[in-house]
Amino acid sequence: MAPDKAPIQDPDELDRAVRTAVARAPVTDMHTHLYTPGFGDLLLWGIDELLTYHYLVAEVFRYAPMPYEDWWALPKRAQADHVWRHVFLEHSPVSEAARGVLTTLRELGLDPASRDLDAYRAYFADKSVTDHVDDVLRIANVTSLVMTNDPFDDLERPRWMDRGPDAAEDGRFHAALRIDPLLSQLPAAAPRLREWGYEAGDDLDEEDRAQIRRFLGEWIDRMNAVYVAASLAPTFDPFDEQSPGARVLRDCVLPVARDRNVPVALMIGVKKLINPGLRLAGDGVGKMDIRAVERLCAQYENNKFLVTLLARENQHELCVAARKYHNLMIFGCWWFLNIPELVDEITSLRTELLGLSFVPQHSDARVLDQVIYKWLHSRRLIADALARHYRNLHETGWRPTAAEVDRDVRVLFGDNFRRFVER
Ligand code: HDL
Ligand code: ZN
Repeated sequence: MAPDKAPIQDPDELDRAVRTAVARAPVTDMHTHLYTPGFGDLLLWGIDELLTYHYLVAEVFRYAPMPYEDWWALPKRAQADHVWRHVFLEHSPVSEAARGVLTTLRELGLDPASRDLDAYRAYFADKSVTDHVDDVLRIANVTSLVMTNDPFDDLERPRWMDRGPDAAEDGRFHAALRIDPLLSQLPAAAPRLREWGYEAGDDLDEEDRAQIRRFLGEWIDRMNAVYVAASLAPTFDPFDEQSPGARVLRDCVLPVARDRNVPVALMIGVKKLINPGLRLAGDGVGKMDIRAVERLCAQYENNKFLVTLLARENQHELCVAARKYHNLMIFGCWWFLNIPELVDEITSLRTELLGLSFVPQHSDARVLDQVIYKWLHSRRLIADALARHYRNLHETGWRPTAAEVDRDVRVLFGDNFRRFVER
């Protein structure tokens, strides 16, 4: 019998099999803010981008605040120097986001103990971006990733208009159509739709909704989008008759997504700009009412929903909702949840309530190099949680094989998502 087909008798061997499978599983990273080099400056990479990641901007303001307008007037390099000094040198870099930078430097072959920022800068200055994309994805073992593609972004839109689906130029990078302005800022979005030839008025009569459906369909096709996504406030109620965004979601997004068999990804719980001075770093978190997710899944059973919620308090009820609706695929330990204690807690909750039918993580990487640390940290945490559950399984007398463990881990790290989006 092939060794990996032999039932594993020893619990410690089973533990090793789980950790090996997780360590080597190719990853489909189903939500990032990365771009291919073809998108130019939209692709962020290198040490100064790593150090000025908005998570670290929030953290440096706790140590060394300054007037916000002074901070935003600083050149990127000076911002990075400020973060390096206060978050890394004058205080040990123990937070997830700070430690992540060091994990990435180590995995790239640099020496965090040197604390030599100039040497780190010289390393990146020496790299070609296309080689670096290959190096980073190889080190992270990310074989496929989904971007966040916003037609309302004036830097990004022209590239899609010029190049259509091959705008990415790299088969590892897939597009997701991001439509926040349509759901959360329709009064500002509608005039732009009209500018682009979609006669969508503000009062959302049938013709307006038809025009918005045409916009959505054309952009899903132009991007060959694997899903349509939006981030939403905790208070967003898809069934609020007074909400234009709710009307757009129900009458435009859901029918177009259903007809194209494209899931809708709802990322709910962001309180936008509770501190506007911090800009991207200024968003907060709020608990949402899970009935919104339940009602959407129940009433739109021919739509597929990818959902991640930002509040820790929503995680258990989201798992219960996923038990009720097979058109709901929950994913990731998003943003403020992507810290060791909560990745462990959430992965454990999901495994006990959903078995292997969920997407445990996405990186949400904004800087290319972050996929290295975000996946290395997540693999270790997910392996720890899974190892506990396979040990519990072993105690029943059930004897998985290494091949089965490998199969299960691949289901979590890629197959569930690819099957759900049917790509
Ligand atoms: O809306 C989103 O996709 C969020 O992930 C935000 O981009 C957020 O700023 C973020 O980067 N979280 O990790
Ligand atoms: Zn994101």
